Amino acid sequence: MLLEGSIIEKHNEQRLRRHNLKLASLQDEFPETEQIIRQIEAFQVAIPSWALGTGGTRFGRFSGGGEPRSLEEKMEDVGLLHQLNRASGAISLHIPWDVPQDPAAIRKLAKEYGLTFDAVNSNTFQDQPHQALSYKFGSLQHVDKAVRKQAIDHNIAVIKHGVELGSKAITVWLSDGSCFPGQLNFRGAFERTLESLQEIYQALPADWKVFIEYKAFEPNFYSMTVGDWGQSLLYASKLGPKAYTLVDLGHHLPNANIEQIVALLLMEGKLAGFHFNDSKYGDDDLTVGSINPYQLFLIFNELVEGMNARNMNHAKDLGWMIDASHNVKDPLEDLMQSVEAILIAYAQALLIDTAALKQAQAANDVVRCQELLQAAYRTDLRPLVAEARFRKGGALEPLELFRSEALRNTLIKKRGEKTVATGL
Ligand code: LRH
Ligand code: MN
Ligand code: MN
Repeated sequence: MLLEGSIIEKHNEQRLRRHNLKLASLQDEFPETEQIIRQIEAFQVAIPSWALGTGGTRFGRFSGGGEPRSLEEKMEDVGLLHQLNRASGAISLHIPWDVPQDPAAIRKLAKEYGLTFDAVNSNTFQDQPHQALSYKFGSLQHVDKAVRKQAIDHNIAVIKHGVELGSKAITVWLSDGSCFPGQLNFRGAFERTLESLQEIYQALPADWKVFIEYKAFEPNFYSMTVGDWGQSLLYASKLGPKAYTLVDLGHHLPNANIEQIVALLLMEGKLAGFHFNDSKYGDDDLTVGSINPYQLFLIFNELVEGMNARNMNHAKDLGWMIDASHNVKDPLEDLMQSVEAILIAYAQALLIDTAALKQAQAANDVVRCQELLQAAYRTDLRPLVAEARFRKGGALEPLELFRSEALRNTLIKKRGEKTVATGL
């Protein structure tokens, strides 16, 4: 449902004077604004196909209406997001929720919307209707070789779907683990999982990567076979150079120092990228930056510092993905907020006076270190993010435009009130 360009132009015209005033004030204060704007312009965040409908909880689900009913409609939603913010130019698919029936047509559609395909995700945490064997007691770790083979074959099939669409990575998240002490031999589970992953690794095309996503708990509540970054890194190291550790912000135990994890994975050249979200209690999958934006900023501080130290391309060398769902918000509005929060945190991290911070660290001047970080964090850089968007043809205020044009109503009219998106 791409918008007519004139709608965005008109929206921008009405806001340009105020925007320019705010921008000028930042330009006046910080000589590095131009550089930051250019880096934001280059930054893209992939949208998960499963976040475009209302996620619900196990207690219920309340559709907001107009949800995408097919892969094509999910792409239409992401195309619209990208048109508004110019920073959502990629979609991450989950198989079998999003099996592309006609890959050539899907590729053509993606081109029309200006989208690329980010990492593809496999799913061995649910049983599918016509599946021969159950994953109730795990998939790649399963004690029965036949179940492991079924899960391996599924992952290889997902890679094939990804190849047809131009993806370059597969994300493997396993719900494997155990719910009670004694249920599982930990070493046996690890070894079987590694063996299974090795078979999947063998099927990777030369220019592909495999991302191993860890999670501390849920749906298994006693042990998870890929439960933390240590286990994920162990698998990734044993697998080889195409294997990396994926950090989903919601997959840690409370108060984990995620920024430190990120710094060390980056140092080891084993950081795959992110599933961004926010949480207060567990894997809440809340809007990025809605609970703890300071943590997000501290993560970006480590990213910018570490990527610069390794001469990495900020926009291209890691996988930037959102993994947030929503029970009460409009999914598209929620995603706009998430992308915005990521770009703000990135911009603020770019503003940190790194030379001064290094000096203060060397002098053990703890107070100055904090002042330097928080000086950047407390600067309102939203005008820089808006400027980057504006220069790329996006809307100065995407959320406001989405509402003033009543775009959800348009989607409801087109797709219906009682829609259920495939996926979570
Ligand atoms: C697991 C997870 C993983 C899945 C997605 C649906 O909690 O974060 O990334 O693929 O949710
Ligand atoms: Mn995730
Ligand atoms: Mn999760």
